[in-house]
Amino acid sequence: MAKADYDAIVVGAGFTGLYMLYKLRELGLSARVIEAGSDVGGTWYWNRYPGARCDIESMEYSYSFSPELEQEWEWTERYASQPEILHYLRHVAERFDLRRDIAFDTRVTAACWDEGAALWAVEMDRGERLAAHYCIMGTGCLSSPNRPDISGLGDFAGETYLTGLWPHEGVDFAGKRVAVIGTGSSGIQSIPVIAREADHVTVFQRTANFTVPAHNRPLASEEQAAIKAGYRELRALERHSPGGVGSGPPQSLEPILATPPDELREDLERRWEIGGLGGFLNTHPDTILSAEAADRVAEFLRAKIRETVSDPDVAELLCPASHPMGSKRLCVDTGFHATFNRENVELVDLNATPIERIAPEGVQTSEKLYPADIIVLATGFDAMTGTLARIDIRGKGGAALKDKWAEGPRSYLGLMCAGFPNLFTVTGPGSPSVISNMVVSIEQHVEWIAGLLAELRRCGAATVEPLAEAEDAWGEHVSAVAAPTIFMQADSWYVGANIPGKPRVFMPYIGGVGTYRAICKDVAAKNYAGFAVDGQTIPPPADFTVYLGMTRETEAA
Ligand code: NA7
Repeated sequence: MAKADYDAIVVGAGFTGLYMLYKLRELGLSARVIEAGSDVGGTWYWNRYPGARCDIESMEYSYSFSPELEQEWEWTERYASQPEILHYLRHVAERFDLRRDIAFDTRVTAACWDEGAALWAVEMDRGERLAAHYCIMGTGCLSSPNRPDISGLGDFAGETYLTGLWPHEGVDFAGKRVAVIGTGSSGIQSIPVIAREADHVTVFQRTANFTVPAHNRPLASEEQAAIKAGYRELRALERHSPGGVGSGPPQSLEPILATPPDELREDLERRWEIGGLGGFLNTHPDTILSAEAADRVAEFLRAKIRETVSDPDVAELLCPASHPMGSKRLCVDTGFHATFNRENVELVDLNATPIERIAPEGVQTSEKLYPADIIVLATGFDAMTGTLARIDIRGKGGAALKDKWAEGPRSYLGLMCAGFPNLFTVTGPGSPSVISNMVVSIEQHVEWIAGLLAELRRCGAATVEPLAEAEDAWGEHVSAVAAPTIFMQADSWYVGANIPGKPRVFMPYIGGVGTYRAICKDVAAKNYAGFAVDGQTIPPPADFTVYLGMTRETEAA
């Protein structure tokens, strides 16, 4: 009979893997973290493109589990840059002595459930095989970069880089003609920086995106000290908020459509001055429910573009018009639109003149050839499911997770899947994940999983698995909450529209971080309702909608 090498295998050493390892050790469980990169950091290890920066404020995009860590770490800017976040995660790895349980430069290729032994057999690209009671996926939501299938890409004579797989030694743009394909967050962050270094930049835009200013600035130590003094309350606000963020302008109680235009403009101007996502997402009760309401905000943002960009034709092309504001990830920028006033930057509208192919000397559209020395593919990710689909994950009876998810991901609470005992997907599809402050959602999942593992140990149970009926009920709830929102009206990566052939399903849970937390807590309190523990089943909650809009106060009651 196979024996366990470890209690748990954790895949990935980003924010999830590091904290999961810490919690497993706290429970007295043995664990091995397997990481494809050469260091910790996850998304912050790979996404090193120029200008890469978090769009959640640094004081909130950080762990809360250790008050000592919280107090001793000093962030230098309002929004942390990629190098600073990587530095932070390296510090966390050292401070808690985590590295000794992490295998670097090793990619998990397969994980197979051995039903007889109740173990996961995990295979790695180096030929190693390990068995463990639990397999915990900390593989991230945006970790499989999308290399677009553009004809001739392999024939390009210059250099080609993906923003999500940026070379560690950096790229020298000086004197170069650069073609950037893609204007999502990664393009919007990198284009202004590349434009300052390169000889010429051609931006190939398929969809214009909404962006709000970061107003990034150094964090004064007094300001930081004041936030630290109130950290416990701020963290509590994050955990019970819609998006996992505790600061920023409050939501207005009046719907946008009932707000007089002058008042709305003043309100939006105030939010613009503050900057950041928090001021523009979920600002009013109707923003995510009404395309008409979202369009009032969109018109404000389009007016800002027209004010900034001096060439009116270019400004018009940069004005998003194809999707409601907020239905694709809102971007947070530093000087993106103003960059198009530079002499060395030009915009190509791919809707008018699509790319026909990449020629050895540059990008050939239906209109002309744009010569380039470097192509930057800022073309996004196979989000949320891509990385899990690339691992051959097999549960009971050898069934593949990829097949189970062929029509879209199905899970209970975004945490576990029926037919895949003892397998956990941290920030998996069906949980708030990418629609929230990821660190808050990661901590909540890691702590919930740790609570469940402690319970299994306490009662001597070997396996836990969601019931198919619980998975169905959760899937229906996730879809029902998303159905009336503007999120369904955009071809976004939230619905898999950026990857040809991917089923169109809204993957994250939009019911809110606080609501979701209350549900998970209640499920646990009801002896893990909706799960089978060693075959003993407890039915799932009858109605998930009762949790919607739950606040800290109502939850406690
Ligand atoms: P995104 O937001 O998915 O953006 C990718 C961009 O690349 C987007 O503008 C796409 O246009 C464009 N794209 C993708 N494929 C092509 C092809 N084949 N031709 C032309 N243009 C293409 O990824 P990011 O990395 O910028 O950001 C991901 C998240 O990271 C972000 O939301 C933050 O949460 C952090 P499209 O919109 O599909 O028309």
